[in-house]
Amino acid sequence: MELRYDWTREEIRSIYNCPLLDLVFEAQRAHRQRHTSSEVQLCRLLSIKTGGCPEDCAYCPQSARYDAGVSNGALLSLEEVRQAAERARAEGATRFCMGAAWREARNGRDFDHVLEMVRAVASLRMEVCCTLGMLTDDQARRLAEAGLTAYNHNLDTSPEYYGRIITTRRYEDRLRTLERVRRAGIAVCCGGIVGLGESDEDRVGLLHQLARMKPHPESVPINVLVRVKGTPLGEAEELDPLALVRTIATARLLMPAARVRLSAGRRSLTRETAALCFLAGANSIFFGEKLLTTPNPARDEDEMLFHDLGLTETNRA
Ligand code: SAM
Ligand code: DTB
Ligand code: SF4
Repeated sequence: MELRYDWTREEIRSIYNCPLLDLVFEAQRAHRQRHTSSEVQLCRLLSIKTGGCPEDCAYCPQSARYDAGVSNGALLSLEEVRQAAERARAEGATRFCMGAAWREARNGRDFDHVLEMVRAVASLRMEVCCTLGMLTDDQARRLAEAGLTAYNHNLDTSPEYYGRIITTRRYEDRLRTLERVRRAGIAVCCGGIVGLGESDEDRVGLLHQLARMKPHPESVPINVLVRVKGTPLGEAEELDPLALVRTIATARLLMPAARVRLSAGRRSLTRETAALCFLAGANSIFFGEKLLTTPNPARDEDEMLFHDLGLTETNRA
């Protein structure tokens, strides 16, 4: 199938609402045209600056506005990051992602430090990704020069629902940073969260935004809300796991060349749901006991899952 960038919302809605088994079947077919169906990329996540964020994202335990039991940390040292990256590499990661609880990156010592971290990880021949909030053109250029592979900046949900989740910035702010990342020649990692109380139409709306980007994001993380006590969404209603499967399958059909990452929230999924997500075209995960601040499945659990499903980890290029 050709890559398309002119999807209408109606087209996407009708794909998303297909009979589930047809949808998953078509997604798997699209997946096999461009990817090795048994291969899943292993990524490692590290919080390099935790907590105290001025934004009000209703799902996030790192916002300073909520009491979610996350304590503020200083920016990690270069040595701490290097060690974590070396460990991740030894454990099989081919991508290392560093997250900071910032509204935006600010020029100065901390940013210079992050550039050093990017250089250090890049020298280990892993893909290196950062998520630091909003960027200027100049910051994006400097990150690219330091060897950054990808920048993660999520749209999270549909434009209509966004204001119910975040009030301290606008959808357009996100889009502007994504354009700057693209202009700097950095791969775009952009996706969202399901389980925020959004509707099917909101999930369709998010996918529409992503699928109309030209080029498509190289990687599309689909997070399941990790409900954290103390955040406004701490008691959100549990999502029907099949809505996650539909979201992943539709993402795979709309953006067949992208890596679709089954990101946060795997601890709340059964093995069977995870299997359906891989069948629907997910081909990347975060592995290791911790995401940024919340727990992730243990390594031996994931190893057993891979073994039982016949999945293998993507080798280093
Ligand atoms: N502060 C930067 C930003 O917001 O772009 C970077 C870090 S932020 C923690 C990265 C992403 O993590 C968010 O865009 C959101 O999609 C995801 N995230 C945060 N808290 C989450 C939660 N409780 N459950 C699922 N995903 C979450
Ligand atoms: C993404 O889409 N998911 C990751 C990564 N990008 C930075 C973050 C998940 C965070 C989950 C909540 C936590 O552990 O704090
Ligand atoms: Fe801050 Fe990012 Fe959390 Fe929003 S998602 S509160 S911007 S760390």
